[in-house]
Amino acid sequence: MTGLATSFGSGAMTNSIADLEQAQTIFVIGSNTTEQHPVIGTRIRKAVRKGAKLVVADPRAIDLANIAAVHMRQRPGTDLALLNGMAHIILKEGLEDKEFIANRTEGFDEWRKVVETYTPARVSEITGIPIDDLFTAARLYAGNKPATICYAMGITQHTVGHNNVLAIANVAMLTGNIGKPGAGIDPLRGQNNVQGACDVGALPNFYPGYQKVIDDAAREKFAKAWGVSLPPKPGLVVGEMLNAAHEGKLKAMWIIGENVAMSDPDVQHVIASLKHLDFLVVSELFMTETAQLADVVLPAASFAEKDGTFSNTERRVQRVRKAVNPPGEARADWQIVCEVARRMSQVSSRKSQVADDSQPVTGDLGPETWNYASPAQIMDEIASLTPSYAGINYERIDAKGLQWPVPSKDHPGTPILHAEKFTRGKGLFSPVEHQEPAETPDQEFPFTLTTGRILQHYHTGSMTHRVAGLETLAPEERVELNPDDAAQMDILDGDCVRISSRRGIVESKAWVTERVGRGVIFMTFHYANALGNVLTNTAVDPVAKIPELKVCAVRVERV
Ligand SMILES: Nc1nc2c(c(=O)[nH]1)N[C@H]1C(S)=C(S)[C@@H](COP(=O)(O)OP(=O)(O)OC[C@H]3O[C@@H](n4cnc5c(=O)[nH]c(N)nc54)[C@H](O)[C@@H]3O)O[C@H]1N2
Ligand SMILES: Nc1nc2c(c(=O)[nH]1)N[C@H]1C(S)=C(S)[C@@H](COP(=O)(O)OP(=O)(O)OC[C@H]3O[C@@H](n4cnc5c(=O)[nH]c(N)nc54)[C@H](O)[C@@H]3O)O[C@H]1N2
Ligand SMILES: [Mo]
Repeated sequence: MTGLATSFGSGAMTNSIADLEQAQTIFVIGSNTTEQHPVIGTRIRKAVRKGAKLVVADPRAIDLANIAAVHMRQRPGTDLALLNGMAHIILKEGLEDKEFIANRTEGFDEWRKVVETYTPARVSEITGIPIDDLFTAARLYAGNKPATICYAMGITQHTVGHNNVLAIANVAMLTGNIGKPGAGIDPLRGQNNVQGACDVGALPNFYPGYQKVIDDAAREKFAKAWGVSLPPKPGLVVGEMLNAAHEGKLKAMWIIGENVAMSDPDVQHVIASLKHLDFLVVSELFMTETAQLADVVLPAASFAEKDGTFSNTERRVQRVRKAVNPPGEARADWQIVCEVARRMSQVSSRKSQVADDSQPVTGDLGPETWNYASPAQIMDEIASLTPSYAGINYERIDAKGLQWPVPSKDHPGTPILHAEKFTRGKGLFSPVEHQEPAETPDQEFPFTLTTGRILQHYHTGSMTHRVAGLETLAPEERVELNPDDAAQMDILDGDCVRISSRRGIVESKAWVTERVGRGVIFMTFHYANALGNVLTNTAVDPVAKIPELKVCAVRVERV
């Protein structure tokens, strides 16, 4: 999920949350903001109350669609055509920002040739969106400026997710809606600290600060700092690890705070893969579906039971403070990692006296290396090796967080990215073409399943199913099904339906609702007994390697 990796450096909001209120137009595409990012959703509502125009593109009539100037209900997986089509109209109407294109970008002419083929008629045919709505959206985004784009998983969880993100960058550059207050591209990050985890290199292809594993200079810098030799090739992503486990090529796995036995696509394959491992360790707060498959479970402390930092979706690195003691033997994750590493380095230094094992990571990482006194000391190490975090320490972020890049100890932080130039210098227009999802409806599986979340639950529910109030509000799965489709199959609201895909079968209650269009159904992955991920497809985007969780083909039957 490296988002805007190509032109813009890394996947992060270019602007700040509060900045949304300065936008004249807000374009929300593939984000159910009021349910999944309620704080930002509230900002959007406030901006609209103050007169901003809202454009929503979502296959479902999400809450924000009710206050939108236009809601485009596209067929799932057709965002690229939609965005190219908007660009086409913007050019036809002369609404592009010629000065920005000339001074700040390159590759415009070649790209233009591609979008010229995305006529309103063709785009309407591909997406199912009425031509008039395409015009309204394009005119607002390009004409009523500054305009911001917010996007989330509706854009990225596709086999064309990476190209979708490029298409967003293209329309932002075309209209000069970048690098200024109230403009920008805002990928709304998901988990609490997913931004921070990516920033510090919890990705197989990056060291901290998006320094590339394949870059010799970066690798040598870290090798020197840590006193080890480091592998020159990127590691595997989750899906690749699970496949390797299934094939017996990966023998052991340590999962820290993920419940993949429910959250990954085609979970029956996931569970089979985990069972193939010789050894599985899980660090968890609770005995999740994944932890139950583990040989060893290491009890971890939750956010309220430890000190540290979270980097939020607007790149703000902020402190979190221990409020209560962890229960029992639970410890902070950094302590667990250091304890295990200390023991592993004792074993491997003893081993290296006996035989010369060519391990992927070798060196004198002795037990003393893992003796951090506190998370503050770890942050100092991060700052010493990560240019965008160089100016951050616990003292500076004590009262209020700082937004990276913070290149030096006297730098105030960076609320808006790309104000003068892009990470790569000039912004590059990338020609990208519509491509159908990996699996499209056919006679056997005539519906499109798209998946996501609801307000009341968090992912696999290992935390939220423990909250009685939330369970009262949202006790069970309810598959969203269009009234016309329901009528055709004699399905009434609340009936039990059977949904099958090429991967598996689940049964669930139906919610007959206009929220979804004809031929589309929506499920979550919050409930173990009616789990969307039994059905989902493992096909991935070739660049970002994110699975196509937003589109697969299914059959729906009354039980
Ligand atoms: N309450 C709650 N909040 C959460 C989470 C949670 O589990 N519960 N999870 C957090 C995490 S980790 C994340 S990543 C975010 C996710 O936040 P979002 O991405 O906003 O949530 P989703 O429900 O996955 O999907 C968003 C929207 O994409 C739409 N969509 C489906 N298919 C398509 C398509 O082809 N194109 C477009 N444009 N849209 C499509 C869906 O209809 C849905 O409204 O939420 C975070 N916040
Ligand atoms: N069908 C479908 N599947 C999806 C998605 C979708 O839209 N559709 N979205 C995908 C996305 S964007 C995401 S982010 C994933 C989420 O997938 P997961 O991350 O696997 O889901 P969670 O239920 O959030 O699991 C996190 C676990 O971490 C534990 N935990 C919480 N805090 C801590 C801590 O401090 N330390 C440790 N060690 N553990 C902790 C919790 O108890 C919980 O069990 O799901 C993905 N799967
Ligand atoms: Mo996420």
